[in-house]
Amino acid sequence: MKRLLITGFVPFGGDGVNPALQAVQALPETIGKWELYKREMPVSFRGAPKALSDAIAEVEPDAVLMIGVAASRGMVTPERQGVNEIEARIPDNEGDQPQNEPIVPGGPEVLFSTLPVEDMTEAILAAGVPARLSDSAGRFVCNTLLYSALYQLEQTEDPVPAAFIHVPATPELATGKDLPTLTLDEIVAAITAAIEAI
Ligand code: PCA
Repeated sequence: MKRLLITGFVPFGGDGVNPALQAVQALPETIGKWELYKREMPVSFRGAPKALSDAIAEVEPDAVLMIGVAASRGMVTPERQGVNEIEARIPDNEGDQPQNEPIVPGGPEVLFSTLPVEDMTEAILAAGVPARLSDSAGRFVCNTLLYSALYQLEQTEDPVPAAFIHVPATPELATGKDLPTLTLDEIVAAITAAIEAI
C-alpha cells in the first residue's frame, strides 16, 4: 500500500475543537490504495513547518495531505497554491503574530499544490458535499504550512506530492456564532472522496 501522511490542526483562537483534526481522527486507517498516517499539527508559525518535516522524515510518505479549518467558508475548499507571505490577524497558539513577513526569505512568491486538486474537488462534489477549488489559503498558519511543505518537498530529489484542504466549521464549532457549517460526517465524506481521487 501507499503511505499518505494526513495532518489536522489542533484548536486555536480560543476554540475548544478543530473540525479538521476531528475529521482526520474519524477517517478509517486505509482508503483505497492508501494507508493513512495521521498526525496533529500545532497552530504555530514556527512549530508547524518543523512538525511536518519531522513527520515526513518519520513516515516517509508517498503523498502529504494537510487539513485545516476556514470557519468563514461554507464549502470544502482544496487549495490551488500557497503564497510566501504571513499576515496574522490573531496570535498563533504560541502568542506569535507576525505581520507582513515572508515564510521563506527569497523563496518564490507562489508554490502550486502538487496533488490533483481539480480532480479532488470534482470527487468531493460527486460525493454530494459542496466544494470549490480555492485560490487562497489565507495568510495564517495554514498557508504557512502549505507553502513550507511545498518548499521543503521541492528540494528533494523525487518530490513527494502535497496539497491542503480547508474545511468549514461544524455545528459544534459554530455554537453561538453566525457561521456556515457542514456536519463532521459530511467533512469526513469529503476528505475520503478527495483521497480516493489521488
Ligand atoms: N486553520 C487556520 C490555522 C489552523 C486551522 O485549522 C488557518 O486557516 O490558517
